[in-house]
Order: sequence, then C-alpha cells, then structure tokens
Amino acid sequence: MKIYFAGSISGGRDDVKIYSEIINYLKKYGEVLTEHVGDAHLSAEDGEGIGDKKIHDRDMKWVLSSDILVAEITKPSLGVGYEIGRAFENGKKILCLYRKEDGKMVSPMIIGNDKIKSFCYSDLEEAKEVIDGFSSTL
Ligand code: 6IA
Repeated sequence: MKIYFAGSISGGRDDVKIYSEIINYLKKYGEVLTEHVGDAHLSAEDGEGIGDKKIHDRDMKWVLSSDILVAEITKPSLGVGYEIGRAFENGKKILCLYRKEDGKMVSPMIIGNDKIKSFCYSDLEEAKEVIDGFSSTL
C-alpha cells in the first residue's frame, strides 16, 4: 500500500517530531512516499533551489499514485489543506489526525467533511490505535 503522509512545512515545523513518529508507525502498513515531511532537518527554505513547480508536480504525482492519505492537521498548513482537497476529489481514502490545543480550532472545511475520517488524539498511543482502526476499514 502506498501512503501519502501530509504535515506542515511552510506552515511551521513545530510538530515535526510527531510527524516522524506517525510516519514510522505507518510503515507497518505500507510505503510512506513522503518520509521527508518528518525530517527534522528539512525546512521550507530547502525547497528554494528545487523550485515550487517541481515540488508541487512531484507531490501531486505522489498524491495521485497513493492508496491513502494520512494528514496530521493540528498545525494549519495551506499545502496540507490543498493536498487533502486534491486527494478527496480523486477518491482517495483520507485519515486526518489532530490534537486539541487551547484557543486553536481545526478547520470545519476538513473535519466537517463526513467522508473524511478525522480523529482527535491526545498522545502517540492513541494515534496508533486510530491508524489501526482506519487500516482495518480499508
Ligand atoms: O504549505 P505547507 O508547506 O505547510 O504544505 C506542506 C505539505 O506540502 C506537505 O504535506 C508536503 O507534502 C508538501 N510540501 C510543502 N513544501 C514541500 C517541500 N519543500 N518538499 C516537499 N513537499 C512539500 C521543500 C523541501 C526540500 C527538501 C525539497
């Protein structure tokens, strides 16, 4: 199974450690195409030499070739929202994971879509359980 993991890059890298842990767990279920999203040394500036078009086109190719998209959406990110929308319109199964943070909201445009599975989790163990549950429905 090909898995596209989406997490904030330009939107901020505060949650990169969590992305990395989720990616490691997802490997139990298949090939994660976007392991770099969990790389603590990767920052948005790293893309400057590559070019925005190249990044967009390569990532979209991966979204379209994936079987499922898993997104950690606690940290708001335009790119992650775009990827979720494109995956959704192309019929991909989508799992969104988020944590409750004081004074912050998760967009209803994602968690309000009842065809997208969205779950609030409090720690990695709970996130793993959600992933196991989601995988058993595939
Ligand atoms: O708007 P954001 O940058 O936060 O969007 C994050 C999402 O867009 C992630 O899920 C990625 O799949 C994708 N994305 C954004 N920037 C990059 C990127 N930058 N490389 C790959 N995917 C990206 C350059 C990094 C460099 C090592 C080539």
